[in-house]
Amino acid sequence: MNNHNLYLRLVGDRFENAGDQPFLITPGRRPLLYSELDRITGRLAARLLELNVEPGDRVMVQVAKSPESVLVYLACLRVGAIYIPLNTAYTAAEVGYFMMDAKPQLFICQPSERESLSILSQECEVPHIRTLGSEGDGDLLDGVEYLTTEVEVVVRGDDDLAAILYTSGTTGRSKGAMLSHHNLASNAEVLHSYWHWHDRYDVLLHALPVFHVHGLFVALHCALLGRSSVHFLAKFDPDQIFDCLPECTVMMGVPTFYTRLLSDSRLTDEMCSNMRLFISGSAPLLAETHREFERRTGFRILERYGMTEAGMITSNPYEGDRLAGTVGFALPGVSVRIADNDGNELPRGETGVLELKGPNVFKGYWQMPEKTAAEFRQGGWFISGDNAIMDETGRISIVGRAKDLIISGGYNIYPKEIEAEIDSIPGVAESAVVGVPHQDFGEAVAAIVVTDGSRQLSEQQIIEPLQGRLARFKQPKRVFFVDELPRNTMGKVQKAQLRDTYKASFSSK
Ligand code: MCA
Ligand code: AMP
Repeated sequence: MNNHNLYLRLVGDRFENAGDQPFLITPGRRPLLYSELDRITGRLAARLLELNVEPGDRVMVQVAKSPESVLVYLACLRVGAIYIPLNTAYTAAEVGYFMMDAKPQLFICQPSERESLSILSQECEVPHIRTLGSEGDGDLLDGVEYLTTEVEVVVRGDDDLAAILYTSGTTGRSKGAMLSHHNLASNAEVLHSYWHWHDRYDVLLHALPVFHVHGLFVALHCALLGRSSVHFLAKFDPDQIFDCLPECTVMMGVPTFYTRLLSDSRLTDEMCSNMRLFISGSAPLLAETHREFERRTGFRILERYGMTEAGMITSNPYEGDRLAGTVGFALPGVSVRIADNDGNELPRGETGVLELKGPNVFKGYWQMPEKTAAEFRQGGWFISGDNAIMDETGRISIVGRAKDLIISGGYNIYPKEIEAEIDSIPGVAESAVVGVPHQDFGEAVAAIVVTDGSRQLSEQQIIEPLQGRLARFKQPKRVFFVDELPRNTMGKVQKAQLRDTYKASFSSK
């Protein structure tokens, strides 16, 4: 059987002669070299084996962005383990759910969280917990330099899982999207060629988190396939971005990156003179941002569209028109259609739900066969939940969402999860959570609350109890109190009306 382990495609023996070419360049630290990758992931793989991580076992990771965190991901691929990265903003309560659901063999957390998460991992019967800090500190790496580098790359078939990424669900319960080695490899290959990655020439500016598809797979897989050096920044920090930009050729970001860059006078065409490509995705890029960016820098941002369950789905062309307000064409090998609510394909130009098929589409939700089945049509079409239009040439525009989802600064937030927490606060009768326009984050969370009259509640008394329960980015940035929620004749809360009523809540921010 051929070995389809993604590790072989991304690393394997490809970099034996890479000399001193840097892979990850992190401010204040020695760069991680391409020529070191196979050796160090070998040692880390040996550490995973010591902890009895076997092929198919889950390794759950909630750590700061660092070169070592990327090495752990590659080591997991190498031993055939399933990598599960978690947002560092998640609270212990949220992490507990993921642990119970995925039953990892190993949980890796930040050194500062060890104490609180050890108790949780015992309750969830996780056999091993280790720590990894942002500087490569922590006990995961203790003595790792003495371990063998010669750990074999476990044979994986196309359908074997490489990763599970949790994505919130409309019902409020997060679902683990199962991504196979082939899902990830096929998408990486397509993007590497579609975006004209220049082997050994490109330098990527990487300021995204590495617990989501965008920063972990899209950005890092393209860089590895293209043997590109990467300026690997812990977060979006404008000073660091402008320090690195003159040396870079490609940047990937969420729309907030672009609006923040535009608000900075250091953004000039001269600053971008080495660049060849700016890519945006994860949330809608305003046409106004697209135009303003071109006016300031001469670059037309390339917008693409994707989702956790399928990686990248469409992209504006590299050569040819990159049109503001559109997400371009289905990527090679990916089929996209626009359908009505019953799955009947609609004529070009009509608005419907985007459905897709292809080697990039995931294997289903972890231990949720019914939820998985509900998201697929006969014939294997996956229902994205995004409303879209396709024109005569096949160009797609995302025009809204059929799913009740808020995207804030590129993070997805499902209102149901927040409503459930707010409704459990004493004195609350019911609540509705909506996304309203926000200059920096695109959308921000607003909660509209009806009290039961038993006590007076303030905005702070709604937000305060959510602190330990929900990650900060999910918490409402504004709370409004009303006597009753607007409902239609079926009794359903009119969220569109609420979005309209509160649309100017952040207009001065
Ligand atoms: C931080 N905060 C947020 C967000 N980020 N609130 C709402 N939405 C957010 N995204 C909170 C902080 O907790 C803080 O709260 C306050 O807002 C201000 O934080 P700030 O320092 O300004 O934030 P930041 O650290 O600069 O982060 C903003 C960011 C970051 C750079 C936009 O959120 C980010 O890197 N987003 C990218 C997410 C991403 O990679 N998405 C891809 C998903 P307080 O002050 O009250 O404590 S993959 C995907 O969607 C698909 C597959 C695709 O197509 O790519
Ligand atoms: P997630 O599954 O959390 O990665 O989020 C995927 C969702 O982000 C998609 O279903 C879309 O709603 C949204 N999305 C991603 N890229 C774009 C884009 N370029 N324009 C509009 N929405 C986008």
